[in-house]
Amino acid sequence: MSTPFFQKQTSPPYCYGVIGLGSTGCSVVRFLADRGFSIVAMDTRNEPSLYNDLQTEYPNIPFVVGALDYDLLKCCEEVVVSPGVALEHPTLQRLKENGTKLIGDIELFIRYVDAPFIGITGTNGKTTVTTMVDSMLINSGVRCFAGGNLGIPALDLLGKHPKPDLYVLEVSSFQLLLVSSFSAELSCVLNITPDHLDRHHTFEEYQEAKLSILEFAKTALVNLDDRCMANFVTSGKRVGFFDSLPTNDSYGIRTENDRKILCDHNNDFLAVDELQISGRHNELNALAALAICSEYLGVVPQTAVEVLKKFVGLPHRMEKIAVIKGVAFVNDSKATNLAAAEASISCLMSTHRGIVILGGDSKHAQFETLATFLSHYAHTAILIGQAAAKIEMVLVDLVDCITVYDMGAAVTKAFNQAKPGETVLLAPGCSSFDMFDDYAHRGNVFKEAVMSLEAVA
Ligand code: UMA
Repeated sequence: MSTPFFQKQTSPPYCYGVIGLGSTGCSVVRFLADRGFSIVAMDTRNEPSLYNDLQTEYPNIPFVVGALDYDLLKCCEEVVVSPGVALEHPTLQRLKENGTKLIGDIELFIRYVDAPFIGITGTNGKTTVTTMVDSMLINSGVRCFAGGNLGIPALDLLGKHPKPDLYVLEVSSFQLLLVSSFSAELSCVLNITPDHLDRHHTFEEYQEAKLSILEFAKTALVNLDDRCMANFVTSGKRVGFFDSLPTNDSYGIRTENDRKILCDHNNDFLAVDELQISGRHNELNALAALAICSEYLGVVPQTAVEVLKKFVGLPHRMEKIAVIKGVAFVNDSKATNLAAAEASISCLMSTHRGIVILGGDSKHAQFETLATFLSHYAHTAILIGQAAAKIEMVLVDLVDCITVYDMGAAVTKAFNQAKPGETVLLAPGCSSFDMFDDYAHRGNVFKEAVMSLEAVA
C-alpha cells in the first residue's frame, strides 16, 4: 500500500476518511489512529451510539456527525466506508466522481494481515459455518481467530501477540463490494438466494459481489447444488460440496441403510443423525465446515468431528425457547430473508401446520413464492413491521393473517391461535431495523415475551 502522506494530522487534508461510527467504523478509527495515520471520521446520525466513548479515547481526531462533509472527505487519500452505508449516498457518489478511492475494513485487513486467512460468505449459514470451522480448528490445535460480519470487526483481530496461525472471516456482500482482491487461503460461498436487494438493486449484482470472494483465493469452495455457482472466476483450485455422492474434488452425502453420511471420495466423516442441529441446510453447513477443515489441514481430525457432533447451534437460529401448554415456541430471528425463513419453516413444521411470525423490513423482497409454500406448513401468519401489509396481500387467501404492532402482541395472538402440539415460529423473512436494533434484539424481545407468557399461562 502507499505510505501515508500525513501523520498525526489534526487539520485537513487527512490521510483517511472513515464513514460510519458503528462497530466497524470504531475498529477502523482505532486501527488507523494507533498506527499514526491522520483521520477524519463521520456519521450521518447526530448521535451514533459509540461516538462518545470514541471521542473521549481520541480527543485529537475531528469527528463530524449529522451529515457527511464532502469538502473534508475529498482531500483524503482514501475513504473507509462501513458496510451499512449505501454506496449510492450522494456524497460517496461525488467522491467516486472526484477519483477518491473508497475501501472497506476488509481491504485494510488484507493489506495488514500477518497470517493466512479463510473467507466464508453466503446468503445464509455463514455465521454458523464460521463458528463451526473456528471451533473445529482450535480443537485440532490450530491457533485460530474468527471475526468479520459475525460481530468482531476484522481489524480488531489484528495486532495480537502471539499472532494466530489462521484467521477465519465471515464476510458479507456489503464488505465484498469494497475489497479489491480477496487473496484468501480458501474462500467459500455457501449459497446465494435473493437478499439485500434494496442495496444491490438486482440479484445479479448481489451474486457478483458474493462470487468475487472466489477470484483470488488459493482454493475456491462452492455449493455445487446452487445454480448461481455454475459459473465463477477463480485463479485457485476448484472444490465443491453438495447433497450427492462425492467425486475426487468434492465433498458430499451418501446413504447407507437409510443413514445419511457426510463424506468425501475416500472417507466418511459422520452420520447426519449424529448432529445436534437439524434441517437439510444444517447438513450442508456441517459438510461445508468439514470441507474447509479438510482443505486447510489435509485431513479432518477426529477432534474436529467430535466438535461438530456437539455443536448445538447459535442463539436466534431455530432456537427452542419453551413449550407452554403443549405449544412450542422457536426463535429464528436470524431468518432475515425468505430462503432462511423457508428453511426453518419446512424443518420445524413438516409434521404439524403451525403459526409463523413474519415481517419487518422486506429489503425489496417479493413474497409471492413464500405464499404457496407457507400454506403447506402454517395455518396462521402473525404479521409485524413495515412489510406487514405487503405480506398480507399475498397471503390473505391462503392462511389466516393477523397484523399486530409489537412483539408482545404477536406472541400472545400466536398462543391464542395455537393448539397443543403445534409450533409458534418467529421466522420473519425480513430484517429487523424497522422495529429493533438488530436481529438479536428482536430475538431477545421475542424470548422475553414468551417467558412472560409462560409466567402467567
Ligand atoms: N451510518 C451512516 N450513514 C448511513 C448508514 C449508516 O452514517 O447511511 C452509520 C450509522 O449511523 C451507524 C454506523 O453507520 O453509526 C453503523 O455502521 P454499519 O451499519 O456498517 O454497522 P456496524 O455496526 O459497523 O456493523 C457492521 C455490520 N453491519 C452491517 O453490515 C449492516 C455487522 O453485520 C457486522 O457484525 C459488523 O460490521 C462487524 O463486521 C450485521 C449485519 O446485519 C450483523 N450484517 C448483514 C447480514 O448479516 O445480513 C450484512
